[in-house]
Amino acid sequence: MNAPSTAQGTGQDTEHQGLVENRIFAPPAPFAAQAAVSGMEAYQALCAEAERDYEGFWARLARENIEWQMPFTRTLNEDNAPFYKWFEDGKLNASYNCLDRNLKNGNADKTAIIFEADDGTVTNVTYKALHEKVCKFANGLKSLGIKKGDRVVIYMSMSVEGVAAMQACARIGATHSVVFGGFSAKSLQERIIDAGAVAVITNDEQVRGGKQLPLKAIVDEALAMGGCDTIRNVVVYKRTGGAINFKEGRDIWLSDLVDQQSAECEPEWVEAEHPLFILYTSGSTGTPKGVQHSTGGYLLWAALTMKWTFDIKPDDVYWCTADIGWVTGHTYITYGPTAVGATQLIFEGIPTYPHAGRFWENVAKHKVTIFYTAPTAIRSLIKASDGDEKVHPKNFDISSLRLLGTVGEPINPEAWMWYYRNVGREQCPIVDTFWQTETGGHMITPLPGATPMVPGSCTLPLPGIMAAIVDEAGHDVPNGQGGILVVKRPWPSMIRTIWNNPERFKAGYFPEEFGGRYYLAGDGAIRNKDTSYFTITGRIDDVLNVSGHRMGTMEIESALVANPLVAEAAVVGKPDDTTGESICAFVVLKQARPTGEEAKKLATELRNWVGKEIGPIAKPKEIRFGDNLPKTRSGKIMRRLLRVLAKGEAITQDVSTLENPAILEQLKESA
Ligand code: 6R9
Repeated sequence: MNAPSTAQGTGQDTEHQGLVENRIFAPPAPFAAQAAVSGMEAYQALCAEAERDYEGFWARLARENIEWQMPFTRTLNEDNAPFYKWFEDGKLNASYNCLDRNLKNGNADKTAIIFEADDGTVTNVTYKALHEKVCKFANGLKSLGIKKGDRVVIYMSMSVEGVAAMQACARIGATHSVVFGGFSAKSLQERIIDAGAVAVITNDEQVRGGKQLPLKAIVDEALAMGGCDTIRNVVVYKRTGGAINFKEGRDIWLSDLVDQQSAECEPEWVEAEHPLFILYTSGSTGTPKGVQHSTGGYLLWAALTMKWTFDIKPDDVYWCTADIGWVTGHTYITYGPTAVGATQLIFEGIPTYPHAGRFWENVAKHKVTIFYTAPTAIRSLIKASDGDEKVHPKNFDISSLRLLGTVGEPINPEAWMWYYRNVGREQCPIVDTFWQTETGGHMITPLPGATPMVPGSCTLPLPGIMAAIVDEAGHDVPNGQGGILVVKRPWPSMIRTIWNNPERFKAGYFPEEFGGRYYLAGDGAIRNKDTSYFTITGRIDDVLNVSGHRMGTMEIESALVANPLVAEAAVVGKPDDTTGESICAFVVLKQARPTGEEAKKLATELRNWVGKEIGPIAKPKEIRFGDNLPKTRSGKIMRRLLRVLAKGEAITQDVSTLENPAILEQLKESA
């Protein structure tokens, strides 16, 4: 594990972020007055309750927020730490909690989903209609022989059907594994194999930014690569009607599968620890890891944080712009909003089509009250409105907004201020929510009616989250001193294991150096001397964050060296004004080092290759060719030097351990 001093960071100036930033914004009084958690005393009271009786605290919340078919009697089982179990003898069903519960609570005719298609077409789906859709879908999956414990891969676009597919799996106790629609056939194939999935649910095509893009064809390609012998069926949702190949006996249209099914489907009651889903994410090795989540603890978190962090109220129109292919789309689209009976907007398209004011146009059109997006989107829309006045939020009636949020990466104070002023009109609190695929939901975030906000800081842990900053020996560091972010006690929505790889789970997240009991987030952080607020300083492992998407440098390197032309590759992150970080690859070819036009041509070829191997999001922005890479005498690539080169800075570090100092000169230029 690297020391935080070697953190790659995300281009953030931590001095400025954590220590010098002294603007502080109290929650607007009208907001605080009506908030679920109103004022810091209320927040502190919850923290105190958790400190006093940790298990009692979570048991109370689990009883209040979840409907159990069989109540639990044991709250937390730590016997086989770090394989913690929560509410283990309780039984429930996630889809029941998200749908049936709303029908019973008088929300049957309430709009669950407002679907805004890429071309602006709007479809409203009530809770009753969503329930019916999910039940039919679930019965259809059952008719294919899919049952509790089976894994189902979902490779779909943003759609009501995508959410319904996830909920339908949950209803019958099948474990879903959603793969983001931007991943390549190869990535999809790897995930299908690792999960041992029995079926894939997909679209014929997806529509984004006015373009029709293939999905089913990529599934075909993935399955044709071999190794996916566990797959029996491919269910296809017809989105565009574009031409696709159909394999008789394997492929089935969603409509043919569900139309004749009953609109009732008795939920499969599962144990609280039953895996609701697996979601693959990047780590510091070449292969993505299947983060496994529970049903009970996870669902509790989804519901609870909708109330705590988003202060969700019956009349809110909530909009999370994430994709269901990422964890944010799982917790804050599919499960959280429905678990609390909210009305949410689901958007099929992209922020810049047909113009870069689309987000604000959508807010105005649907009277969105709570808006949750990524800093990278905010930064790109700032840029767009600098270049074109017409798409500035001031030209849209976005006065319905009452709360704003960000997720996925640090937000730089300037972007925070722009968001606060121009989108929030200085009347909306901003919740800068720090969390991860592994944490299941928010961990460190302001509570909008309680916590005074500081631009660029995710402020304080949620009640009951024992977050701390430690040094390499696992000792607490004082405020003002950077270190490693850990969570000292288990919490209900934490990762349960890595699918098929409990050893990697244990070693990666609960390292022995910390007694095997602290959860290691993989981020560095620092707490402010006066406020104790947390600021995340960036990953301490070899994980990059590009536009809020997690990417392992090793994954990209493996993809590059898989190309027959490449002898060796090293990938580092480089600070980027819009995407936070960008990918810079240093490549040694088997042939002589290319220059000029040839280098440009080969760089394009390799970029596309990575796009094919992993997906377009993993394409390096820059590729630099060298005869070699800077290495120590023992042959280790000196990545810290590559990071400096990528930034275009002069090397001032000690290079005495470097075997081949002359190489640095060569690697200065991009292809
Ligand atoms: C939800 C999600 C997790 C990594 C995480 C950290 C970064 C997320 C952040 C943030 C600073 C925030 N991250 N939220 N950094 N401030 N508010 O993004 O999950 O894709 O697993 O990424 O993202 O580095 O470790 P995931």
